[in-house]
Amino acid sequence: MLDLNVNISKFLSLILRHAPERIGLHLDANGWVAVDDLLNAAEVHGTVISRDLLDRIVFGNDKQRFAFSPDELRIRANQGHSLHVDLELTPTDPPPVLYHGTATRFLPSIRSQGLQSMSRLHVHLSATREQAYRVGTRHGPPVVLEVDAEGMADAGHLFFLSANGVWLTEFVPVQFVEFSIETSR
Ligand code: HQG
Repeated sequence: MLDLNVNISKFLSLILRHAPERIGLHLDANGWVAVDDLLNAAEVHGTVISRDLLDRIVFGNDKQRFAFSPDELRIRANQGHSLHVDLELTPTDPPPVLYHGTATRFLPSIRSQGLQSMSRLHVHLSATREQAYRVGTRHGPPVVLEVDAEGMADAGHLFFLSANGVWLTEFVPVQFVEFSIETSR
């Protein structure tokens, strides 16, 4: 059951963040899609998801990747999109330091270009070193970089806090990245 949930969660991430057209759906400007449309389209394309399972994934998901609208008729991903959706997030003052987990192989490029959002809308930053470390392991041998979020905010960069606690910003210039602690967890 755990594996099934993981597979369905990955499928939902693909559809709700990156490629709704794969099953003939469109997200609205704020990233929402009707739950009935999602479940019907998924079934037509070979992935049967009951409403009960969807509820368990939305409410039980460790990272709270998805959210229902207040009336529970619509669903969207809380962050991580490559599609241009407006999640209606309010700029929020960040803590003094945030963390970014990445792979050692990306360091030369990060040193020259800063942290880029790559295929997503934002650079993803974590409130704790431990969370960042876990994110970094997804790409290979990980490193955790410290970001001077306070300095960035003072310089006018905007930060947003997603509904599931991920800090988002458009770009982190290299002068706000601390590389010297890169090998520690
Ligand atoms: C790296 C997961 C070269 C960046 C996680 C990262 C997160 C650069 C990779 C969410 C670079 C992009 C996002 C540069 C950044 N040169 N590489 N200048 N700037 N990079 O997956 O932050 O499980 O798009 O360090 O928990 O790893 O999907 O971003 O290694 O919250 O819900 O380019 O995805 O959430 O990789 O992860 P990603 P990410 P979910």
